[in-house]
Amino acid sequence: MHERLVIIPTYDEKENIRDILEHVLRLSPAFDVLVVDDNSPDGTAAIVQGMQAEHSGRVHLLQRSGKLGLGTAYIAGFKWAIANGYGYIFEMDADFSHSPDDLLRLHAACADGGADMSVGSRYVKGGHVKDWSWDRILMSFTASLYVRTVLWLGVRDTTAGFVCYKRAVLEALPLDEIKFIGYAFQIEMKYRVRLAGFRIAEVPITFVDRLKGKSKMNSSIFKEAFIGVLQMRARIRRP
Ligand SMILES: Nc1nc2c(ncn2[C@@H]2O[C@H](COP(=O)(O)OP(=O)(O)O)[C@@H](O)[C@H]2O)c(=O)[nH]1
Ligand SMILES: [Mg+2]
Repeated sequence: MHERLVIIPTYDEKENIRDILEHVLRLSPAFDVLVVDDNSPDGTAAIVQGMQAEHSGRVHLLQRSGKLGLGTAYIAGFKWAIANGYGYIFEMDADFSHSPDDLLRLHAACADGGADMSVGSRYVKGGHVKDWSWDRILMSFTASLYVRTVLWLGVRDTTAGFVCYKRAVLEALPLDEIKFIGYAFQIEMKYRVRLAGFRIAEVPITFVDRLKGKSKMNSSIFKEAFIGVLQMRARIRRP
């Protein structure tokens, strides 16, 4: 077992999962991986099981009964990571929008740079978005601006899903109270970490639109985020 665990939630990622796992497993220092699969109809989990035999003890799999959403997949992954003693716990997508090489910089920001949580950010100096249409960039940037205005997060890329947490951060949060499933989940995590008094650093990254497979985001996830931000502001208090 290693000190670092990358949690990758998957739903129908058979075109990406082998390549992304192989890339992560090649990194030095070493990262273990936990895939949280929601019974993907395309058989993603079977590919992961095949790789478990090749990479003994470094590839883990949590299988859930059906598509229960990104947020609760991460919560299940966080609990598993804590129970299994990991010190640095990462969130990353399966679709290569996040470059696995950037895990090293996210780790360094926490391990050497004094942050408790580091966020791979598109909207700080040096950050970029590649291959998204201008209207998707505008929507994402406007959403981040809206969230910053309502919540005063002090984070520019509020919906980012490429993150490193120190173990102590996840131990301090009431994980069972976090129930959002889409972008609202990413926002709520940053809001709670901030309110709990931890230090958040943004690390510039280049985010690349997925080449293979399909996005699972939809309008109900945007609605959840829009209303969810107002609910968070009303409900969540400093612990
Ligand atoms: N376990 C699980 N993973 C999901 C779910 N929805 C999306 N994902 C995964 O979450 C990551 C981000 O989703 P994606 O569709 O790429 O979202 P987008 O980048 O915002 O378009 C990918 O690795 C997906 O396979 C879900 O309901 N359950
Ligand atoms: Mg994606």
